[in-house]
Amino acid sequence: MYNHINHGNEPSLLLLMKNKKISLLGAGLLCAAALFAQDMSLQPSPQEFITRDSNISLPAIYQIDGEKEANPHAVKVLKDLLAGKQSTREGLRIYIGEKGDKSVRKYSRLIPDHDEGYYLSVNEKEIVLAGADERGTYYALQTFAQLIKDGRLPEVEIKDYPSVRRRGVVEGFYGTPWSHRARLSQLEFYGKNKMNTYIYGPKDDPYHSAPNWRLPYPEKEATQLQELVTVANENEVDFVWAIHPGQDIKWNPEDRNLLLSKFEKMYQLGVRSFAVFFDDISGEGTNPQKQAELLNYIDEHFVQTKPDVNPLIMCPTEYNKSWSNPNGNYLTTLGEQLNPSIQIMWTGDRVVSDITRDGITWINERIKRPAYIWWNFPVSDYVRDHLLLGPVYGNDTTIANAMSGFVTNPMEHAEASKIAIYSVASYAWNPAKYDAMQTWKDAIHAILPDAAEELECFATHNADLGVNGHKYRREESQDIQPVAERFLKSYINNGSYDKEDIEALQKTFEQMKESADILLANKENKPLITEITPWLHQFKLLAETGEAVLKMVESRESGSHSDFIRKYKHVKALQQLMFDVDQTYNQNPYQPGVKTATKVIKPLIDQTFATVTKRYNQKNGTQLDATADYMPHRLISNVEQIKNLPLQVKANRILISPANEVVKWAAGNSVEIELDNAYPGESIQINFGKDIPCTWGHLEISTDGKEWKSINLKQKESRLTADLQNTPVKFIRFTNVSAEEQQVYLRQFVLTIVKG
Ligand code: LOG
Repeated sequence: MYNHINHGNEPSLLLLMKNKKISLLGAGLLCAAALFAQDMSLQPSPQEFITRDSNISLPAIYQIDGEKEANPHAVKVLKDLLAGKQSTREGLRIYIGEKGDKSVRKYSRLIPDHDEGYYLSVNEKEIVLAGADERGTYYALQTFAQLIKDGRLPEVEIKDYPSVRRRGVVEGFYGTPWSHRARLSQLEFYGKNKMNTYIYGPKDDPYHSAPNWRLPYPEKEATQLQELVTVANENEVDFVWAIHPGQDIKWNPEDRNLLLSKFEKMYQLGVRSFAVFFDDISGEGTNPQKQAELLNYIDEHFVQTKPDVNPLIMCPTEYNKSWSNPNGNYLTTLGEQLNPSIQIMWTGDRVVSDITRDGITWINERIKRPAYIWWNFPVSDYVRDHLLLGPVYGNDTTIANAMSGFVTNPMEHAEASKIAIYSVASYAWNPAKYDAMQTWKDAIHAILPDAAEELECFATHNADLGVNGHKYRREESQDIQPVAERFLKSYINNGSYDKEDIEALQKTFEQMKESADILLANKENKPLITEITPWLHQFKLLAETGEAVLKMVESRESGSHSDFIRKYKHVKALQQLMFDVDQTYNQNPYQPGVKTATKVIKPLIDQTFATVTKRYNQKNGTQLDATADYMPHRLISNVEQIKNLPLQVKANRILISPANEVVKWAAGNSVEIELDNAYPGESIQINFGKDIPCTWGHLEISTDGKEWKSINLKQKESRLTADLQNTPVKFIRFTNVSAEEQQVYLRQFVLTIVKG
């Protein structure tokens, strides 16, 4: 870093900032430091950033040069930011416009020769906001807005442009599509963070996908889409409307025309960018030859015939390396046959994976163009009980020119997704200067300035996905992880621990609890708080459990039985409350429930609880229950392969988690579920995976475990069903009453109780 304080002599008065933060050194720099009191860096980080060690106040009187010719959206932002009075004769001169405009002609050679680039300078004589094109000017204004702090502006000179041409979001997840309001707020957010693309493709919008892709939107939806396009334009975002026709498309002129006329309808609503998705389909629609023919046809008969429509984007069926057939020619067919202007999307080596140089080289060779990255983070449609709020890291920072675009697929929680979206905006604009942790902190600050510290605490513990089919995992609770590990190891092995470690853990739980309360009470960003509320409740309960468990550990040390038992009871109650939250909120049919801090904090608490309780039992001859995951119902069985299977509760259904292997069920043995109370029963469904009549088993229910009532089962193929007709039930039992061992599958074993 240089620190030449030299007023007067133009070139050497500039301080070249190696670090993107404005962190100036020396005596005269206090006010500059104060400008950035919140420690906010410029995001995305500019490509070239030079600053003087001085600042000016926002002008009380100013003159604008170029207002008429400049991008009106940029001019609007400028006027909204300036509180002073505009004059035609006096005051600070502000030059605004695009390369070629008279107003910025003097600065022409300073404007970067890149799409969407800009030159920005602030000094005591003038302010220059000069774009390489209209969007460039708009982005100059977004940087300008970030520079203003408490009515003052640092003297700077910035030359900036994006490294990746298209940057943004693909609303491409399964689950509840974002609300109209959420989308409006997103578009504004993208503009502010220099993202230029929003691809509309929610899997669960019936008019996007099969079979209704052929139908026009109903009036209300059409009007809303029209409004989204308008707002996207105001924020310099390309609204890309995507269609997902592959599951039932017929390769005939009729369907082709239906698709074109749907695009035409969308064009009439204002849409000027289009995409066709062929992901997650099977059958005829996957034919690459036919896909290419259709797309080229659309390109030639629609895109090219309208001067104002952007290049077409497509998502292939083999959209990641692990799914691409090594012996097939799907990708190379697309590469060879698709018109060169058509962009091809790609999620990386797997459905969910970070983008590497090798990976992008591999795909680019096949598709003969730079891939358009569809990054599947922070999308959570396969881990819906988790929130993914951690930093964005893992993508190669040196491959910007190997990609034509980079868009993130977010969570169905629109506001909460902004943490990752903000980070992707910074990554894609300037990967070389991207700092994952700093950007994550800045993102949180931008989204919730009043409670940034608390949101950071919550986010740091809600980052990982848990075990999942895509095998994608994230760091979580990094700061406390080494402490947790050390504490647990020492405590499990020798019953001892470092005092400092337990104090650090206590402090963490205290902060978690406070953060949950502070966020729950927050009114600054209500949509965000609404989205995360179930997780906040769960987070607070978990923190309280952690505190109580540590008290159990400590009271065992000090030998206080009554304290120990009191804390034990409290933990049991908290476990039940967490169970209730998990059963009450976010009851989607896929991964229902509310999971929080599952990577470090929850296992730490659970294992400590189990250890301390077992130790206590051993010492005192007691039989306190040491299981940590609360489950009110019990599975009792002498069938070896069944007795350890977990029970699951899903709304009004209690089920034994299915097993894959063959179960050997000895004569006389039984499987029993004991509920915590008697409930009116609705039905029982069992599937042993065998079509032959099930003559070997006997089903019974009971309310007290003494008197049992036989229940008839009806069989259809391998499915056995009993209608309970509201009969109260606390126990159900299925027994092998034959004289032989039975070999069956446990495909399904579900008791459904009457709702309410
Ligand atoms: C879908 C996407 C989904 C995502 C994550 C693509 C191209 N398609 O496995 O809609 O949100 O993975 O579950 C996908 O990623 N299918």
